[in-house]
Order: sequence, then structure tokens, then C-alpha cells
Amino acid sequence: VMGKRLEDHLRFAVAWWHGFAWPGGDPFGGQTFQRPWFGDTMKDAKAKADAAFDLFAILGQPFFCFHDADIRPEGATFAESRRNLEEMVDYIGGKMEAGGPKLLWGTANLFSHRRYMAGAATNPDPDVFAYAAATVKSCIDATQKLGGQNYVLWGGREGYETLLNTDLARERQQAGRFLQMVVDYARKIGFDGTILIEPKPQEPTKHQYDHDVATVYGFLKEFGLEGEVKVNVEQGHAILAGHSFEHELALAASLGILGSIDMNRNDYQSGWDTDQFPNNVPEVALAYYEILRAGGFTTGGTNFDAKLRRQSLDPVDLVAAHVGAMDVCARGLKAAVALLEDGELERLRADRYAGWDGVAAKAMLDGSLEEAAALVEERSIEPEPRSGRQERLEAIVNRFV
Ligand code: 3MF
Ligand code: MG
Ligand code: MG
Repeated sequence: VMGKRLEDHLRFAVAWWHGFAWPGGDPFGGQTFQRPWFGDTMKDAKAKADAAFDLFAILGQPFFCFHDADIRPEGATFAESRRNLEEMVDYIGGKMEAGGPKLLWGTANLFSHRRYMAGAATNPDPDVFAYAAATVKSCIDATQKLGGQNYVLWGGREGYETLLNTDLARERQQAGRFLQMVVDYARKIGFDGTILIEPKPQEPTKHQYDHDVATVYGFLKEFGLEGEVKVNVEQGHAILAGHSFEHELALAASLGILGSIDMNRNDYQSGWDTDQFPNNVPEVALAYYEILRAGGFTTGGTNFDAKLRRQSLDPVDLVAAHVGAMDVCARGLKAAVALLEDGELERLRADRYAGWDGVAAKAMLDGSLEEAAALVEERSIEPEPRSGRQERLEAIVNRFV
């Protein structure tokens, strides 16, 4: 399709944080999982990397993604954390050279540590801003060193709980300044990957400044960064924002900022992010349909931002989870390709707007209210609603999924 093999459209990535770092945390209990590699030492971090590459060898997926905090132990000081990260980057780099997957993206965890409870870039404390900036620098360096094709920023704590203690305008300015610093540094060191913001509403802070694609685009425009930064769209985050996955993808594509996707599943109980592995082929098909219509991924890909359920104690379940998820995506992509090749949907869509091909209608696109008013009276225009044929379109989709 479009000159590429099917798998080159999918560009699967395994997320390091769910598979190897997530302790099965339960807000009503605590840690659920026990893994032999859990621990705070460099030895544990290396054992975790070994386990990760064992899984990658079984799955054979082309990419992986990580946060700094997933791959290195936190040091007693910033400098120690940075050195730990550098050592792990060398360790992982060696494994990648031996034939492992490539890095789709790296990112900084600016949300788990208690220092970020009141925000990272948007924190009222300038020391936290500086610490976050230093951390992102070390993560861009790590991503660059491992040949990462993108760099992601998810503003997990960039928001507020109560407006009463919040200078909203100031915090958004701080976030804009921070993002400019990120872009400047990435360009300065010759990082040629794509910088991506991952929008998400309502969690963990009640009011997130990066609520959805439209909000992030407004933010990028405000700071003149819409040509520099794109978005990483996540299914679960789209649902939490009251959208569908395909809506967020289509909007991002139309704004020219569609970069990559975090694939997972949030469904009817959508008050919080459940990060399940995808298992809804029709929904996935509509997502890839939008991605293909936008020309497919360039540097982006399909990252499984999905975790095992807490009762799935055996890490071997990670194999089944990823295999099943890849199958769902492959089936969704094939359905999307078949729909595009069939062409009926696109013909019907174009047909719906065919009225705009007339000369008078075209003139209205650069006309005025007066011209429209004159036209309506001169031609006695009295519109009747046209048939939308929605069930017919859905029936076409249903033939392919
Ligand atoms: C939270 C997320 C994050 C991001 C990650 C990279 C922990 O809901 O989706 O995963 O994907 O921080 O941006
Ligand atoms: Mg995500
Ligand atoms: Mg998420």
C-alpha cells in the first residue's frame, strides 16, 4: 500500500514502562506484581533490560519506547541519576547493535516523583522548572544517542487542581517557554527526529493544559511552535476527552500535526485511563483509515501504551498481550487498506460536497455576506436537507471489518 509493506505502516513499538517497570500499582492497595528485576540498583536495571530484550526477541517488533525512569535507577542526586541513565544507554545501545529493535521515542518521566506534584514546567517553584529542564536535556541526549526517531513530552502534572492557588496565564507561559527550550536544544544538537506532545485531559491533574489535540494546537500556535512540534495521539486519552480516537487523528492530520500514536483501549468506563491492550478491530480500522488518509506515518508508529491487568501476574502474559494486540492492529490496518482500495466511502464523501463545484458556490468562498444575500434572492434559493446516507456508509465499513 502506498509503496510500503503492511508492517511498515504499523511500525509497532513495545513500551518499556508497562512491561518491565510497572509494579501493578493499585490505588486501593499498592504493588501487585513481583519481578526478579525489580530493585534500585544498576544490577536490577540491567536485569530489567535483559528481560526486555528477551521479550523483544520473541516478539520481533521493530521498535521500543522508554522513559528515563524506566531504564535507570533514581540516584541520590541529579548528577547520579544522569550518570545512571548514561550507563544504561550504553548498555541498551550494545543490545540494539546486537540486532534488537530500534528506538521509536524516548521521554522524561516528569510526573511520578513527588517533586512534580505541583507541575514540572508549570511548577510555581523555579527549582522544579530547572530540574525538569535538566532532566529533559539528559533524556534528549539519551534519545539522540540511541538513534530515537521521535522525542515525546507528556505533561502529566502540567495542570491544576484548584484555580484558587493557580496563576493559569503564568503557568501556560512557563510551559511555552519550556517547550521552546526543548525545541532549541534538540535543533542545536542536530536531533532530526520529531518532537511530539501527547495530549491527555483530567488525569493526573483535574485540569490539564494539554487536554486534547485542539487545545495543544492552540498552545503551539500561541508560542509559534506549530511547525516544530506534532502530537502523539493515544486512544484512551481521546476517549477521556470525550472524543473518538479517529476524531483526534483526523483533527491532528487536518492541522498538519499528526505524528505518532499510543495504541491501547479505554472503553465504556472512561472516567480514568485504563491502558488496556487494543481488542476492538472496527475502532482500530477507523484509526488506521485516518492515518492512511493522512499519508501514513513518517517518523511515528504504533506504540502499545498498554498494561497487563493486575491479576495477570505471570510476565509470560506480556507475550500473549502483545501478540493479540499486533493481530488486532494488523486486522484493523488490512480493513483500512481494503476500504481505501474499494474507494466507495471516499467517492460518497466527495459526492456529499459536490455542490461546491458550481461557479456561484465557488465564488462564495471568497465572497461576502452581501453577495450571498443577493444570490439567495436572485436565484430563489430555498434549501431542503439532503440525505446523509450514514447507514449506507456504516454498512460499507462493516463489510470490511
Ligand atoms: C499516561 C501516558 C504516558 C505517556 C508517556 C509518554 C505513562 O496516560 O499515556 O505513559 O504515554 O509518559 O508520553
Ligand atoms: Mg501514552
Ligand atoms: Mg495513557
